Amino acid sequence: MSETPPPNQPAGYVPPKVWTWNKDNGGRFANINRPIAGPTHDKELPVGEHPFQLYSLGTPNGVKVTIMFEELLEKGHKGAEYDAWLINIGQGDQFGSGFVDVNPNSKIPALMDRSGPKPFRIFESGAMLIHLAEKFGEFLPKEPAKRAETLSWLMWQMGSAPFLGGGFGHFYAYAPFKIEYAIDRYAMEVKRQLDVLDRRLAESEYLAGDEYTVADMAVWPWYGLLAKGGAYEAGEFLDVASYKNLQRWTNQVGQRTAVKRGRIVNRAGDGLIPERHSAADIDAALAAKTKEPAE
Ligand SMILES: N[C@@H](CCC(=O)N[C@@H](CS)C(=O)NCC(=O)O)C(=O)O
Repeated sequence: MSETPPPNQPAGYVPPKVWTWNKDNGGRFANINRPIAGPTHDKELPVGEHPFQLYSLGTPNGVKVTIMFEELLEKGHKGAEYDAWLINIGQGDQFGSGFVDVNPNSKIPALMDRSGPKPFRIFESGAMLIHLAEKFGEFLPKEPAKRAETLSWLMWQMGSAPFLGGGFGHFYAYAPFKIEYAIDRYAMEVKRQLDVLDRRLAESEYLAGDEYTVADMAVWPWYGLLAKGGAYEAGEFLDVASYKNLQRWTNQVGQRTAVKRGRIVNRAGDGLIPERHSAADIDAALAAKTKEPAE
């Protein structure tokens, strides 16, 4: 291996024999990232009145699940009522003892199913989508080929998004300095992923076929956001407008009532709601937004 760094690369880093934790590495998340798991402090989680208790934040991984709840409620499944509690990952809420009991991986979203006699936990957003789909018999086709296609795209999302967020997004937007090699590597991979979606959506209305499924719910918050230039301010850099079929699908899914409702939950700001405890919370936020005078 050459010791000379190529042009435009930071020079001089030689990994030590054994890695040690530099707590102040200058990255955007240096204050919350740790090389160890487990809780940092004791803190119980609140429990509301509904069968599902969601502990989350309105990032793309969190939004997948609130969209699913809203879709189920829209279909009339009263058993899908949920309380959505805000977990502020910037302040380390994910390391509280109660949260770690629900998700030992200390990441949002985390879900408790309290609908039966014995409450149980579900962590990983993909697992939540499958659990809810199976429980309510919706958005996951039963016919084997369609089910396999749906699960394949759902797992594609779970495996691919870390390259978008942890890889591209981190090095393009959050690293303390720009590293050409890292940005090149992950931009190439994300462009490839965008092309995978674009080609699929050229032949199919939704990801798994002609039906809207949990696969669309998982992919839209990440790749729909990216397609609209809303992720890492990278729309122009990645030329997202050129993925025409992805744009068509992004707009189509974004028009769904449940998507409009789910995407405002566990977020702070105008027209957004930090917590959701009833449909009225979302109704009020959406009504306030439509009343805003046009600029
Ligand atoms: N594979 C997980 C990823 C969850 C995840 O990465 N959550 C992020 C926010 S989008 C988080 O909680 N980060 C806090 C941390 O890493 O400490 C899922 O889909 O549920």
